[in-house]
Amino acid sequence: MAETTQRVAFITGISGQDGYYLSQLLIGKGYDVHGLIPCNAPGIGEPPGLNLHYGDLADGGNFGLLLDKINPDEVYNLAAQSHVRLSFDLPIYTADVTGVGVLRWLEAIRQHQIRTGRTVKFYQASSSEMFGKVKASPQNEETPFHPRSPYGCAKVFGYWQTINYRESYGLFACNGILFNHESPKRGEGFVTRKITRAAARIKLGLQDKLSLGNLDSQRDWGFAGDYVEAMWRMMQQAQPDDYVVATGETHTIREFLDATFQRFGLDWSQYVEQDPRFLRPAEVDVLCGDASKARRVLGWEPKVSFRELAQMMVEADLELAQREVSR
Ligand code: GDR
Repeated sequence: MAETTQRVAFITGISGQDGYYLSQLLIGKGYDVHGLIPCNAPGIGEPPGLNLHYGDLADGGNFGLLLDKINPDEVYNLAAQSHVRLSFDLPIYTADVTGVGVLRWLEAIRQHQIRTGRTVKFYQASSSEMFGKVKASPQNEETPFHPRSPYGCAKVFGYWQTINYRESYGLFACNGILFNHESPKRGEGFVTRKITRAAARIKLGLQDKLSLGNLDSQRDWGFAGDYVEAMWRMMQQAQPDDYVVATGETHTIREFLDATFQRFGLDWSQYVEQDPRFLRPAEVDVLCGDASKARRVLGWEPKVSFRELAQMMVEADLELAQREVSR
């Protein structure tokens, strides 16, 4: 019988939402999955099937050693300081981790390839925040960038470094330009999860107000579980390239509030208060992606609709809130 070698994946940001879904996907495909965790990361324990290693995008001192030890076929760089509002408070840290962190990986991979003669594919988690003050709608791979935050600027830096390593050294390096993607695993500081968690807790009497910032911005929201499939497909192509991943539908924060609070028969306007602390010095007003290249080349399409996504998140948060009540 022919011997099949197990493919090895290395995921940075494994303790985040996308790290969770991507690692599940790759374990299901038979990969040996390794993950990078920073030393002060919230514990994810040692989930079955995962090998965790300490390392930090702000440092990178051990990336070469990790690559030599793990010998990955595919590296997925999902780690970042990923909160846009917070990036205004921590612009230099964000530039270092979210921007220069990408370069630390690219350079470590380039040197590892020279040392070992192996090929390592690299995926960079680029972001729709790079489009910022949008120049055209919907946004595709040709749309110029105009980032509106330290986070967006750092992502643009990482995007171009990824392309430069591809063009200069022939690295198999891809940018996935992902629009907002959510799930029950979404961090509680992001607007969708903040809303679904609050709606469930308000329904059960655990909370009486929800403080939000700008309710008028519009986002193209998809399901994170669908989006990690697009990441993997990019890495299986014969040639590395860049792809927009989006649903092509945009909705306001108000619409997300409607979709969520309706589940409980509640009128959100009774509970929501605007708090200037959650406003940003510059806002990205509206994003809407055109993923026709990903559909055509990768055969990818989103499966979960806006309503189904809100529903999935609200049901999961209801269960969590019920557990809080019975504690
Ligand atoms: P975003 O996501 O900035 O688009 O970046 P977020 O959910 O934080 O904000 C979306 C929109 O909601 C408005 N908003 C609020 N946002 C937060 N977090 N908290 C609030 O209370 C609130 N009230 C209103 C925001 O102003 C904004 O317009 C996400 C991140 O995951 C990035 O890392 C990723 O690159 C992009 O999506 C694609």
